Amino acid sequence: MSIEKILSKLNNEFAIQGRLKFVAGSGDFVLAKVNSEQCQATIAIQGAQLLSWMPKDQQPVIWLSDDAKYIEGKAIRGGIPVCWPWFGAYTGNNDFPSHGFARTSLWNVIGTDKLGSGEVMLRLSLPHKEEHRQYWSHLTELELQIVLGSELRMSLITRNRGNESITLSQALHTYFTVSDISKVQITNLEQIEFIDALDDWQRKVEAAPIKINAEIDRIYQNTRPSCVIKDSGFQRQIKVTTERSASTVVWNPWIDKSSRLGDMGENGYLKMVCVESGNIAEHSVQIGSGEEHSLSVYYQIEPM
Ligand code: TA6
Repeated sequence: MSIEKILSKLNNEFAIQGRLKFVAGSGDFVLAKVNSEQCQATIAIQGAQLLSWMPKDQQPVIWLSDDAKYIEGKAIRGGIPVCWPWFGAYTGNNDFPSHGFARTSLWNVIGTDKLGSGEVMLRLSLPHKEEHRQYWSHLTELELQIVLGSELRMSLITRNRGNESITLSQALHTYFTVSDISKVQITNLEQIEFIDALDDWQRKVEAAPIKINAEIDRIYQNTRPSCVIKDSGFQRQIKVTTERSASTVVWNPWIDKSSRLGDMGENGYLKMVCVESGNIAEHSVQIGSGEEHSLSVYYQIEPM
């Protein structure tokens, strides 16, 4: 089906007059564009990946690389990639895609709504597809619910439609925009054990709030329900609150890894930090036959 036909079908069924429409972006990627009195946002249908979110009178909250590539089946650098049904490299097969296949697959829009509060809700689903069987033979449905306003709420819901219990790891791999990484502190992860992916997966604890002046790649485990990204440059803090998430990843590639990645843009690492909420390693989730699991995050912007 042509991009024009796809957009016309989506707009007929799901557009919200004056708030939400579907357009073609770079590489003819289908994008949902939200423009309301509360915020502006962009969501790519590939991966159900939120690419931008800017509440009214705020600096952008979600970071997207200037060098992001829009190639079908390839991950877009930035936004909020959905890592599912595994986080990171797949143990046991290096040919399997890093962070799973959800973020590079085409999702279906299954619902849109203007809520009473003026927020815009989108519901997207990744149905079970034959092409995924090589990676994941289980009968599962994945739904992402996104509620956009002056705050952002996302729920990643896995429904086990198969006859056996499944185990998966997952994360909402959120790239946050910061004024300058040197002006950032991340609090409420102090004294929590983390896996240091840069030091042979050793488990460590740090007493002080996180400051970043080099590559960092930590998986905090058994986390508290919220942490805070304090940005003195923007004079704001971003409160990250989660439900049914036991792992928080803090990542910045810094200089060398950025050049290896090749799509972080000129000095992109100075303007972003990833704080990712999920269920990783020993906190992978087990979902019984006919059961479901919902991982939720909630982002609020507060003055500092
Ligand atoms: O978020 C932490 C991490 O697992 C890092 O190790 C780094 O690989 C990052 O994700 C980005 O992964 P990607 O596959 O998107 O390049």
